[in-house]
Amino acid sequence: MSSLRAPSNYSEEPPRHPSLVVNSQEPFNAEPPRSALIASYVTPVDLFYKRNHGPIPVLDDIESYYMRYCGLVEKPLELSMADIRKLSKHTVTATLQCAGNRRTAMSKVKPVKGVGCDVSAIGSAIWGGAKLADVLELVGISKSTSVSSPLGGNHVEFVSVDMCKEEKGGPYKSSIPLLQATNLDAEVILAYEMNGQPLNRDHGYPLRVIVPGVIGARSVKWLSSINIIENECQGFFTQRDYKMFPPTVNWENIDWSTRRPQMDFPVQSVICSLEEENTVEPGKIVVHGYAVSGGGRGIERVDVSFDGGKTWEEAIRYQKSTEVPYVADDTSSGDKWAWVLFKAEADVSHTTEIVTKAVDIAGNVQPENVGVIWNLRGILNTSWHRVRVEVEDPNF
Ligand SMILES: Nc1nc2c(c(=O)[nH]1)N[C@H]1C(S)=C(S)[C@@H](COP(=O)(O)O)O[C@H]1N2
Ligand SMILES: [Mo]
Repeated sequence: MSSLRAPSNYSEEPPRHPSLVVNSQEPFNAEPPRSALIASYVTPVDLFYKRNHGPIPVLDDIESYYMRYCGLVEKPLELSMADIRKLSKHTVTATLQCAGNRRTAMSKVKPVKGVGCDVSAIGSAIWGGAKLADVLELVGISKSTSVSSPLGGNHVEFVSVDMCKEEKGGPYKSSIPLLQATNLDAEVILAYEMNGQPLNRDHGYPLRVIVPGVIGARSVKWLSSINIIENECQGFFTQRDYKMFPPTVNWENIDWSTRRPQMDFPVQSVICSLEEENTVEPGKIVVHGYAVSGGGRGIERVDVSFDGGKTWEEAIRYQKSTEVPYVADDTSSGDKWAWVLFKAEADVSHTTEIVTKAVDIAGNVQPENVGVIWNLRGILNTSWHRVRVEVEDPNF
């Protein structure tokens, strides 16, 4: 038996940073304050959002950990961490975003089901690990696979060990199409490092999958097995959650089978230097935030309005430093999988609303209002982000 084990209660949770905003204690769901997201391009591990559906698994002995490859493969395989580390190491800077990011704002239109969260269920990290495509080659699935695997596999299922009540106490699992897994350009990795350090327990120690450009739910943590399967994963989190429904669907008329599991996330932008309600003195105001799109689509432009959306100006995009504006070019992977940060400034003399919206390289835009994308699970709130700024009269 692999020594990765799932506690049945919350008595073995890891220590956590005190400035995280806790949205649910058991299971532990938390996000950093907005300001932490723009303090650095790469989000520090301890401030990175945590999204869990059960107690955090424990690995007492890394020597006895292994991961199993099974399902539609000619010979099932067991790989230790040492075996995985022997494969060439790949790093990818990728933004992970929970589909439920900005859910609290959506629930103000009409209540939704799901853990509330502000705008910080998102972060960017440098993930290091083995390419999933290299690992699949060890079980006879080549990178040039163009249809299904030799034994008829079309999906790759990732299975964890954590105990989730949605799975009736079973482990979290999900799948991605096999062709995405074998495509080197998709950069799907089995990560054992986050920002140059071994993954910590909250983020999937010892091994997790990272599927860049796709909602966080597919990046399964604490891997125990990878199955090659014919059809997509039948688990709760693939079939009965993380699907986008139209506003007319409610808990009485929902038919889960009518919708595909959400994969890519849509274009998003958020102001992080201000809260929802702010009071400032008249004068220059500088706003900073993040913008990101899914599916490897970089950000083409970020627009900011200082008058509630009547007029707009283009923000300066940057990565490492505000002093070096970001210029996209064909040769760098730049913002392919990761966010850009942005900055815009203006003089404000009276109470107003500051608004942001981004455009990705496919020309996709964010919807103006959250009402038109309201859905009962409260996912994918990518509406224009608005913050209110009350300007104080300095003579009072
Ligand atoms: N095993 C397991 N993997 C999981 C989850 C989980 O609860 N269990 N949550 C998923 C969801 S919904 C998200 S958004 C990301 C969050 O990753 P993080 O906690 O490292 O930020 O992990 C995904 N992988
Ligand atoms: Mo998520």
